[in-house]
Amino acid sequence: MTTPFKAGFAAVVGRPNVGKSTLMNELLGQKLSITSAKPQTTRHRIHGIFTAPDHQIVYVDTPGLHLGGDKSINRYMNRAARSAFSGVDVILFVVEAPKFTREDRAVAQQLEQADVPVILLVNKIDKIKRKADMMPYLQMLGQAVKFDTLIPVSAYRKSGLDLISKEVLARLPEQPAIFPEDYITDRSTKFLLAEIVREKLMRSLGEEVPYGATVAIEQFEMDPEQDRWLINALILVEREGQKRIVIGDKGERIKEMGRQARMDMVAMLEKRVHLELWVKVKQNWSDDDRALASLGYTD
Ligand code: GDP
Ligand code: K
Ligand code: MG
Repeated sequence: MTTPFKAGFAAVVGRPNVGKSTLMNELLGQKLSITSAKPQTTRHRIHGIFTAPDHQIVYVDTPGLHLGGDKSINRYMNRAARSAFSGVDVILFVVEAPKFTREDRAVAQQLEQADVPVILLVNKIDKIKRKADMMPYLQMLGQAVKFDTLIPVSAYRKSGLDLISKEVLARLPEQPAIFPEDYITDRSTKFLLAEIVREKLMRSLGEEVPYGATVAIEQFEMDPEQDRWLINALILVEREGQKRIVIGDKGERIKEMGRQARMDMVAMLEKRVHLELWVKVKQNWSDDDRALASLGYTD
């Protein structure tokens, strides 16, 4: 007898910076969602689709649910995160060892109303050096969070990943695949290209600038003579000063970001890429609903 096919959605939720996107990329075995040491790197909901002969898991990566921040973009991100709570089959609630913050507690409280099973993923256990510190931490989580199963994991060490997919699979309904088997995401290539550039901004800039920056792909075309992709990316910032910082001394910073972004694009498109980066000031894009929508921030 053949095993029946299972398919469904697994939302990855939690506060910013616990490693949600890193974990999703590791579970998929490929990089779809951008990551950095800064909170609010992930701004949009994005599906990462994993298809096997007998199942399909659609991971839904989300912006971290965060407290505070009253701009349009903060509201947009919290909406995107919250919308993942409904219409899914299982919720992966991610926290990072050895912490449990006020924001973690706020997410835990929201999840108490969830009508699907919650799997608590305790990520970054590589940070716990002494084994004896683990037990009291897990016990505290047991008191503070209502969950079905708890799995300690480390995205860095790739430990616990098999167990995650096994526990997710056990909770998925029997049904045919939701997406065609060669789909890896619900997002367009253009979206992924813009995100690659934004990742380099998040990673290379100081505290303030990246939150005032976004990226739009102006050109994405094949150059048949050279057999390569021509890509123009426009970096939008909110102030003249930010533009200077993004460009850097003698253009050094933007050149380095372009170099790194191009490498990721080559890996993704499996072809040569000619990338040009431009920077433009567009005031208040992050607190202007219409500007946000025109930049692709639509729910
Ligand atoms: P998100 O905001 O929850 O999506 O978090 P990210 O995936 O962007 O990761 C936030 C930071 O945590 C990045 O600097 C990651 O490299 C780091 N990180 C992710 N997983 C691990 C892990 O297992 N161990 C450690 N030590 N760091 C991790
Ligand atoms: K992050
Ligand atoms: Mg993320």
